[in-house]
Amino acid sequence: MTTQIDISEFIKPLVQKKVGYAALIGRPNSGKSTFINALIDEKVSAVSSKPQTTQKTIRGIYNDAESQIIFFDTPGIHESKEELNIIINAQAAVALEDADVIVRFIDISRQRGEEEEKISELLKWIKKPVILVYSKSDLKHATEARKDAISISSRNKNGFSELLATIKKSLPTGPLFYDEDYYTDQDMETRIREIIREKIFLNLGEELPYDILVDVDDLTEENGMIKALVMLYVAKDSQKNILIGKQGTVLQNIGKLARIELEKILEKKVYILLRVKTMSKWNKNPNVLKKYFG
Ligand SMILES: Nc1nc2c(ncn2[C@@H]2O[C@H](COP(=O)(O)OP(=O)(O)OP(=O)(O)O)[C@@H](O)[C@H]2O)c(=O)[nH]1
Ligand SMILES: [Mg+2]
Repeated sequence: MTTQIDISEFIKPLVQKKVGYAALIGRPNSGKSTFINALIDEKVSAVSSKPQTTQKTIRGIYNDAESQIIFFDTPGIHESKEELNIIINAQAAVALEDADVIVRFIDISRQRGEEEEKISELLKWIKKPVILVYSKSDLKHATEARKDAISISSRNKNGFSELLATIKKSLPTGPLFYDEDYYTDQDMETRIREIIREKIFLNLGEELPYDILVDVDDLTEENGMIKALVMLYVAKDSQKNILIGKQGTVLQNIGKLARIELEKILEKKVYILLRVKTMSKWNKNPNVLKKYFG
């Protein structure tokens, strides 16, 4: 009698590819999160037209025949002395330390802002290869195109293969860090929080989204259904009514859009209960900031 041996299990540790970390950095709104989502073809990171949508570094994992690239989608670097923003900038700086290669996004659809100076300053201290990317090339014909930059458009997926090939040149060869089925290392709680944050950004005016802290208080899974009790903390009482909206319409809409998207992502039924509460000046409270962003 012959015994069948599955040799793939033995070969797995020997698979060697270009494997490593690439940190995306750029001013807020330059299209970093949109790029990750478009490249991986999954919603990994929240996107909105407002700056500083990303608050914590998110990992998106890209696999192909010759490489595994773990992208750090960092929060946009910007000028501000607010406590929360300082922490957000620090998140991006830490990701740079961990990366093999840095991909710097410059949004060619806008005038260069002061933030670019700040980013250049930060990168001076980090002795790592930096790839310059001009993002949103569909919006403005690459008038600014230079030889040292790669133009990309996440809207029509242009420039991706050139960018990937350039990143791979800076990566070491080695065994895979993640199973190839994974496209993110975020747990379910984080994914729920991020999608709800995105819907908050989409549904509310300019300032308020930054004052809302999303916290998944309770998460259970029963008979294939995910149930999440999610607290939305506002920084002052007067913000409660705006978030809830007339007869609860704004809050309901946020919950509904988040549920629809999460059901698609998680391929399960999802039930979300949103509760609104005031946590006075949470965004200035060092303990709260440490707990949620530390
Ligand atoms: N036309 C066009 N719009 C884009 C492209 N990439 C991103 N955008 C838009 O730019 C806005 C900001 O995109 P994000 O991906 O959230 O930008 P970000 O750099 O992650 O921003 P922060 O998280 O705030 O740092 C959104 O409205 C996107 O739809 C692109 O290639 N073309
Ligand atoms: Mg982002």
